[in-house]
Amino acid sequence: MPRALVTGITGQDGSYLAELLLEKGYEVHGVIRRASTFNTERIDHLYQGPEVEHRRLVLHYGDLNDASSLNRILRTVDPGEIYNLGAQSHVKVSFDTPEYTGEVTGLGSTRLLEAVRELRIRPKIYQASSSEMFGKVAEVPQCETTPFYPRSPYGIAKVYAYWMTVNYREAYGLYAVNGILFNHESPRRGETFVSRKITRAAGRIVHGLQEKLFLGNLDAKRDWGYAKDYVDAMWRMLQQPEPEDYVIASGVTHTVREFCDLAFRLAGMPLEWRGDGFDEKGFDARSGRPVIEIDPRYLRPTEVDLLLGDATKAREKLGWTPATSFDELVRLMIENDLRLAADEADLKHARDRRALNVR
Ligand code: NDP
Ligand code: GDR
Repeated sequence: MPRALVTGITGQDGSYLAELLLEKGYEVHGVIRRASTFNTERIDHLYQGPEVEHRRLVLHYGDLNDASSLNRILRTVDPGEIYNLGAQSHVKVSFDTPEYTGEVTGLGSTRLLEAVRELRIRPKIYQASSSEMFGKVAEVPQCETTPFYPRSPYGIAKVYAYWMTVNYREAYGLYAVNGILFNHESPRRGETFVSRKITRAAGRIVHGLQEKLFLGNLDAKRDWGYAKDYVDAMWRMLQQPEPEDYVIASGVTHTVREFCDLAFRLAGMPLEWRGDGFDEKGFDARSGRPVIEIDPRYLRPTEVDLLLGDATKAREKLGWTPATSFDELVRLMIENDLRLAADEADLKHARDRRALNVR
């Protein structure tokens, strides 16, 4: 039975990848961090307790900042494939925690590569590289040969990890690849990334649970795809005869403002935009009420203005194309968040009614 180790298994991509690998008959091992609250919500539906015979999902406590834990896990699991998805992955937060982000997102991958080398095991290794490495883009669209110009501590940490992966491939002959993935989202996306922040707020505003949504740069353009499609590309990269790096993208770009337009329209609240600069606002076109405003606190010291990927190599060599369009992605996310908001509203009304009865 093929055996894979996934760091970052509790994250958005880790959860979809674990599902995919289990479907393909793998035994999946995941690295999880100890936290004071439960952090396994995204994989709870896959969990199998230690009492389950022949279980195919096994979780290990460890941390990318703790080389000894990585060594121990690698020695006991001896995986055929490693997917290094663990990271401090929030670009804005990386400006507040640049050193920590460098430790986890950059050096974390070195700790993993070095553990593999020291243990003399030969797994295939996937490194979760990012379109943020292109930063202030040298060309449009961006492909595997586009030079890097990162614009955040996160992007810089990812460039370091990218080159360490290339170096271990060239220096020690490891099968190690970089998937340079453009933004990919889903109903499981963390709530502080802009896509989910928008769909979650749209649901809550429509259900009267929230007044307004505050955002930063509405003009930023991103190439957004669906996470479930993108984890399939990760797996394909490790099934090739030769280790190579690939760009994975949808090939379509939209502004944050356009994302808002579509999300709110699908939620039944079409928007109208008025005003300029920091005074620009998104209004509920029917009631005339402002529902989106700019808060400069969400701006970044240096921004990545435009990302648009060219995934021709992945199409030709991996046979990979994105199955889900931008419109379908936003619809999936908004349907999920409308459902969550409706449940939250029901709960709130029930609580309010109980409170009235008590009085
Ligand atoms: P998430 O932020 O959803 O998940 C990050 C994962 O990393 C979580 O499981 C988190 O654990 C784990 N993690 C954080 N710090 C550590 C640590 N010190 N040791 C071990 N694990 C840690 O990210 P995504 O799923 O969206 O992304 C997966 C990877 O792909 C990341 O490396 C990201 O940088 C990269 N990437 C993502 C893109 C995207 O658009 N989603 C695009 C390109 C690259 P916990 O749950 O405990 O916090
Ligand atoms: P990004 O994703 O930085 O591209 O990194 P994010 O969703 O955080 O931002 C996308 C764009 O939206 C603008 N923006 C806002 N962003 C957030 N988070 N919150 C806001 O209120 C807001 N308003 C506007 C941002 O300025 C930016 O231009 C993601 C992460 O998953 C990385 O780990 C990954 O490597 C890259 O995608 C590819």
